[in-house]
Amino acid sequence: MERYFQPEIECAPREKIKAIQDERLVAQVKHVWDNVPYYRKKMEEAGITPDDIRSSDDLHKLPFLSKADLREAYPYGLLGVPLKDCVRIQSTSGTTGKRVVAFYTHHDIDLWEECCARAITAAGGTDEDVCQVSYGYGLFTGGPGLNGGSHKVGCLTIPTSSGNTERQIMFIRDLNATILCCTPSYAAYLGETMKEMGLKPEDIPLKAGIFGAEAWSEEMRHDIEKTLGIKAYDIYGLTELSGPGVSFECSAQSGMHINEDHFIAEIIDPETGEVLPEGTQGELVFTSIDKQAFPMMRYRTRDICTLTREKCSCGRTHVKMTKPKGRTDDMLIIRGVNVFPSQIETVLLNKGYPANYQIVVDRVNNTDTLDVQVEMTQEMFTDNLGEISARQKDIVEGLKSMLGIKAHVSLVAPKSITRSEGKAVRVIDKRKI
Ligand code: DLL
Repeated sequence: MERYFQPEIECAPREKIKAIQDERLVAQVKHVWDNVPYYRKKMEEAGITPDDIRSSDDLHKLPFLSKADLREAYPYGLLGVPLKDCVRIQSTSGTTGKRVVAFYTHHDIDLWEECCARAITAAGGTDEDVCQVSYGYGLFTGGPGLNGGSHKVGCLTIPTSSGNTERQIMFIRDLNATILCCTPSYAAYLGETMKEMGLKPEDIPLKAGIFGAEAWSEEMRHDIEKTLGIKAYDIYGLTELSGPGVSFECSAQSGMHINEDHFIAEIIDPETGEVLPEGTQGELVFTSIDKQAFPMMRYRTRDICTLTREKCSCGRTHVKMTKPKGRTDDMLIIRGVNVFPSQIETVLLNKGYPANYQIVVDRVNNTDTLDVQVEMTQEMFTDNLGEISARQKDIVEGLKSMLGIKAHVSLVAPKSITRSEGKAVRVIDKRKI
């Protein structure tokens, strides 16, 4: 029984982890100074050189990188190696503006897949398991990341990608899938479909699920565990750093261990940028310490959580992060898909509607719902129901092609949406997460 557990690293004493981080950070800083002019300039502006970074204790001296930097440097501005040494790109799922495009060398892919292999192992996976990967494959990192991790562990991998729910259930049953990887909302949907098909948890061979890419509550975890008859483990990550597997849950199911031999985590005050002490909630910031193609120095994730070094019952010593509470920005994750309010605005304005709209997001039966209320102009205003329903259908189609997901659209009377004197509040997120 092959396992991908690396106790010499994952359970190393704190001093050993720090020694690894110190050495790798110094090398990574030199790497970006020599190879990433964009970041070198930032360092120069901050008045520091690689000589100022002698260990991870000096990390706070480095300037932050933000999503805005990534947009500005798009597409090649943050590359740390010649393009010909890159073998892959992945990208975030935003469909307008500048997406984040992350680059990988062979080494970077290996590192990423190793992180995912650790996550699968922590969820009890071995080479005896059959792992169904129902995250999307393609530019999104979910499918490719867990697929690679599953191979490393030696699981029989079923790359179903997402969608075609009844077929997913058929494969789980026919091919004896024991581990399911997908977004928590999709896991809930699979559970719901299973019920509709008259199947009980004992009718399927699954024993564990590795669910992430979006925020999900403990209540949702319990529901999924009950409906599918499994243990549900959280997994976190982001494209900028590699993808899934930056951190993952172990048998304790109480926070996610961050792979500290590859990433250094900090929590900062999102307003001031000040580094906060352990146990304080704030914005999560990551520094990659052994990436080649797309090194990230003090990257501001905008995810809000806390870190803890309390002893974990699983024996791993890597720092744990709590489930991210939400993001500091306005991006919504709906049914596993990233949605920016500006994308919705683009569709509406292109169709001649005014910028008076409201987005209501909720979670009904563990599935996200997206309700877009659109104000008609006086000229459009009518009580002809046929005309209204044709207009609504037209917007639904426009949103579907922009976002890739279905929204519910209601047309409301002119002037019925509250005007704002400051920043407009476009989004009402009713999900209790
Ligand atoms: O969502 C990578 C991933 C794929 C993680 C599959 C886990 C499983 P992005 O599309 O770049 O990458 O989105 C990253 O998603 O900054 C968080 O806001 C959110 N996120 C990811 N995992 C979790 C989680 C992938 N477990 C952004 N809980 C991150 C809450 C999560 N939010």
